[in-house]
This record gives sequence, C-alpha cells and structure tokens, in this order.
Amino acid sequence: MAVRMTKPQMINQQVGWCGGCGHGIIQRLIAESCEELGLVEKTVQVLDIACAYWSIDTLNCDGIAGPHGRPAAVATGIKKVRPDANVYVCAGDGCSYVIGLEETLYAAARNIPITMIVVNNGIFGMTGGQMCPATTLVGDKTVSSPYGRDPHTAGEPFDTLTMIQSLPVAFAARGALYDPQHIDETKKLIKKGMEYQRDNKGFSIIEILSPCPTNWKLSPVEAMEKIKNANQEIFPVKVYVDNGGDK
Ligand SMILES: Cc1ncc(C[n+]2csc(CCOP(=O)(O)OP(=O)(O)O)c2C)c(N)n1
Ligand code: SF4
Repeated sequence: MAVRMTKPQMINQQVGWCGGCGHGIIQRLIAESCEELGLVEKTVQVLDIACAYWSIDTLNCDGIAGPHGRPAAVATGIKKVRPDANVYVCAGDGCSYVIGLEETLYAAARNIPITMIVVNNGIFGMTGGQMCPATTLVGDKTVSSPYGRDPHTAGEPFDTLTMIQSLPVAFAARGALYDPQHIDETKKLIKKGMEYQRDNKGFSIIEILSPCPTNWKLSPVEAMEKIKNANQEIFPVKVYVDNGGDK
C-alpha cells in the first residue's frame, strides 16, 4: 500500500543543516511526536547554541537557546514556572555530556520532568570538528586528534546513559538513524519521553546516534554505515531505564 508522507505542520521550510546531517531527521521525529500527542501549543524547545540551534527557525513553537552546555538547567527553570508545558532539550553530545555533563546529571538526579534529546554525532560539529571526549571513538580522526583518538593521551569514550541508569529517572534510551526501522524506533522513544513528561512521570533522556558527514569527512551514506558498523558497537541502541518514574 502506498503511503503519502506529508510535512508536519509544526515544521517551517527553513533548514540550516548540512546535507546528510541527522539533525533534520530528528526535528521531523520531534514534530510528529508533538503533533500526535496534541502538545504543539504547549511545547517549549530548549536548544544549545551548537548545530541543534538551527531548529529555532525550523519548528513552529516557543523556544529558547541557553549558553553552551546549559540547556538542561534552562529547561529545569522553564518547567518549574510552566509545569503544564512540554519542555524538551535538543542538544549535542558535547553540550550534554562534556561541558554540560553536570547540568544533565543534576536534572536527571532531581528527576525533573523534562525530555532531553541528545544528538550523539561523536564530534563537536558547530565549531569545526574537534574530538568530543565523551563520544569520539578510539582511532577516529578529528581536527584535534588528527592521527586518530589515542586512549593513552585522550582517554576512552564513555557511556553517559550508564551513569544516568543509576539515577531515579523515568526513561533513558538510545536510538539511531541509520535505517528506516531505527528511525521509526527512535521516534517511539521520543514520543514515550514526551508522554512521560505529560503524565508527570519524571526525567527522560533519549540519545540518538546521528551522522555528521561534514566533519567525519564521509558521504552521507558512508556516515550512516559508520554508525551501524562502529559507533553502535560502543554506544548500543537499547532502553536503559523504563520505569515511568514510579520509584
Ligand atoms: C562556554 C562556551 N564554551 C565553548 C563554546 C564553543 N562551542 C560552541 S558549540 C561547541 C561544541 C558543539 O558540539 P556539540 O555540543 O556536540 O554539538 P554539535 O554542534 O556537534 O551538534 C563548542 C565547544 C561556546 N560557545 N561557549
Ligand atoms: S556540522 Fe555536522 S552536525 Fe552540524 S549541521 Fe553539519 S553535518 Fe550536521
């Protein structure tokens, strides 16, 4: 049966991302989730100033950009004064797991009922492709690890969701964008995070393995293959916590 795909009303025409970037796919999944849950009018997107920021023009909803690394704290403040709002963060792995790791962990530790969407592209995209200490794979070449990440000098990447797993959160999971099935599964994760927020269950975090063809210096297809064959080996696609906040 043929299925006619239409653009979610929540999406404007403007886009700022490079060709083959995963950010645009993620915005579609967010828009579809908000629309299907009837939450568009209540949604506040909280963005980081890195590549995620372009969605300030892409989505028809309220939005704010925090200083780099601080969107979890900004979203916490918004949720405190607007408990009825659908407050979600969309930010990179550098923002969420490096400079802003403290903000992310404390929002999780306090089980603040916000939804955090972390774009794990394994690099600092906006600033030109530096190594992301939390997520760049050992051996990956970046402008700050031109011979490949060396674990003896730069340490190993680490899985932040395993830290969050020990905290009293409602939902923590990782999705990926490398094929339609995983895109579909990732949307279900985002939607569940927003449902848990709507039902005041607690903090949810959805990390998404997403390509950055520009800084990985790969074609869009090669970038998707790298996620499938390499990144998901270290960062597995799975649900870490699903307790609806009932602790
Ligand atoms: C306080 C502060 N430190 C550093 C920067 C520079 N800076 C901007 S974005 C960024 C990292 C972006 O990487 P990530 O958060 O992973 O997002 P991406 O662009 O890859 O989506 C850095 C280091 C800044 N703007 N402000
Ligand atoms: S630099 Fe990378 S993450 Fe940023 S818009 Fe381009 S492809 Fe996407």
